[in-house]
Amino acid sequence: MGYTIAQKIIKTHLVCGEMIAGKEIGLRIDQTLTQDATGTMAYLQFEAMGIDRVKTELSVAYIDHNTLQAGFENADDHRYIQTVTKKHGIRFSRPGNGICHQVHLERFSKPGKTLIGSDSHTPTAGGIGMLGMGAGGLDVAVAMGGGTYYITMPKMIKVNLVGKLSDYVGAKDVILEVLRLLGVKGGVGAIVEYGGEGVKTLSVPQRATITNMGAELGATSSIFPSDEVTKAFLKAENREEDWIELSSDADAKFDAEYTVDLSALQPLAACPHSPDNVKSVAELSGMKINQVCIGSCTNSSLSDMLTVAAMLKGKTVHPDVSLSISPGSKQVYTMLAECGALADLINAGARILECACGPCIGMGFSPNSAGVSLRTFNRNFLARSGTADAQVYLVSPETAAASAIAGVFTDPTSLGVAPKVEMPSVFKINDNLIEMPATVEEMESVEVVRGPNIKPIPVGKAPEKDLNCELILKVGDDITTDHIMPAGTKVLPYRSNVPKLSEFCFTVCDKEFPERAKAKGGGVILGGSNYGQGSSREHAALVPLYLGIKAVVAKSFARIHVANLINFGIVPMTLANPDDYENFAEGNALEIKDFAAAVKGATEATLINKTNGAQAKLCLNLSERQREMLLAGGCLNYTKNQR
Ligand code: MIC
Ligand code: SF4
Repeated sequence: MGYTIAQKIIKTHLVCGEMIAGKEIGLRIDQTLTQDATGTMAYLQFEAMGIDRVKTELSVAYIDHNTLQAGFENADDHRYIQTVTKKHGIRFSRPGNGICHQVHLERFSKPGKTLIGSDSHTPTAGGIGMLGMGAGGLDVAVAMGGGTYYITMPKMIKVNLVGKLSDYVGAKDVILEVLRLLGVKGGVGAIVEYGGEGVKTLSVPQRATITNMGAELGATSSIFPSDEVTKAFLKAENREEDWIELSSDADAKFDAEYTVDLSALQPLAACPHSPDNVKSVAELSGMKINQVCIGSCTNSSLSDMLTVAAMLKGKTVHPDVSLSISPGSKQVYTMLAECGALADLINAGARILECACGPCIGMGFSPNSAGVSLRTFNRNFLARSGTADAQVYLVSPETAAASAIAGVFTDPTSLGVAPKVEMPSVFKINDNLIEMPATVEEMESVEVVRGPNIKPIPVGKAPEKDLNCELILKVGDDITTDHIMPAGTKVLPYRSNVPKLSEFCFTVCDKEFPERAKAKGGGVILGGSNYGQGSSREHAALVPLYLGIKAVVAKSFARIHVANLINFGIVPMTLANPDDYENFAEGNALEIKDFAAAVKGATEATLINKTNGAQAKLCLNLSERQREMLLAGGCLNYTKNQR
């Protein structure tokens, strides 16, 4: 039997386990990346492991999320990351160099290699044929130390692309169509591979837009073949030697197949508050809008920016609309400036932001009250923009630009023939903002600078013999890590200060939660399906741990979050019968008899509701390694015990 692209990469990196979907496998990781909002914690954990120098082929630390410095905290964290990476053999991408996924795609990603990043959009690298996966910071720290990265062997989903995109229809519309087809849970436990005749019509940045937003499908990763288009991109980046050809075998087996006809696609938009709430732009056309934001790791490549510049040239942004543009990298920004397109954007009235995540993570540019914001980003979760009642729609750069001029939702295909955008065959390469680490000889003398915002990391405890506690919070389906641990200007500066961060935990759902959890010494959380979807932030596990959460019971979990819960010693369990969810209410007294024994070896446990007498069967779907980790009270204790 033949192999899919992902299976080929997994096979050459397999450290342990069998390549059977649903079974745990261990992978060797070639490259890692971190960003600053998760990086501080990842490097603190790396330091705690006591390893002198990273053992990967390449590790890079990016500064791109926490770039709004409204106090000393972020700047201090940047200094810490800059010095700790210098000491331990990691490259440092300075603030101003761009968004991690865009820069990594340009300068470091390699077809056929493995990459994990402490950011859920690491599968962006799949656009070049690399197996990129998002992970918690602790897993990235372990991989930097040469440790194995564990995942559940994914199923394989194939999306066949046929035809060719029409004028004003973009790669964003392709992934929005896939999201419409599969939904935010549709990729859970799977890798999505793109194939078919349509692939060769898409550039690497277009492919990367598609793999980037595969994170919103809940997929472990998404990947494209590495072909002549990939080779041309690497050549333009002066990295042709990094190219290898990669495609799936003709007889490779997929668990599910879908077809998307690129020629038939129309501009689409994901409506509030979920990336899979997709409608056609034509349906929304005429709706008054207040804000447009263009950028993020999904749509900030040079071709996206040039397209927008060509559409805005000689026009003026509608007086009722505020337009922000954040180029994805210094390379993109410089080339935009040098060809004059930047002037077209500025002249049209765009507010140009630095090349960073910016509004995507609520770092400025929050919409007005109840404002309608069109964003070329990947997530429109409730309150993520920083304005609780904002209505955020996810759209392509083409739809964003057309609507910014008109002041209302506008289908760009109504504008006729699209302007032709010429892409250069060689990109502007200057890695002067990537600092090389100290040599082995110099390492000793590098002093790691720590600011007062860095507070100790909470450490988990072994599970109690019997679990007796309160159902401290009950939430619904599709709870995101943005609900659990919100981001934005007020919260992100405390990513290395868990006690302070805890004041914001779950406040999107329940303002009283942090106080209640503290007063009651924690308890158990009950969630619906796909609990913990979205980002990779391990703070969504670390902070609940700090607040005394011992276990989370849900109908189902998202991949990265469940790994983070286990890493920090919080026991994840699923309801055998999802209907039992109804028999439990906040404040109920709960009991699980022989809890520690269940974590040690049972696949089932019984949750007793002491308030109303109801019972529910719980499943403990854990590997041996995960059980040992939970029994030790989390990964850090487990790793220490193993020495
Ligand atoms: C996001 O897009 O939600 C983030 C911010 O990039 C996160 C990481 C974080 O919370 O720091 C992600 O996607 O993993
Ligand atoms: Fe940054 Fe947004 Fe991409 Fe997350 S999704 S890495 S916040 S640009």
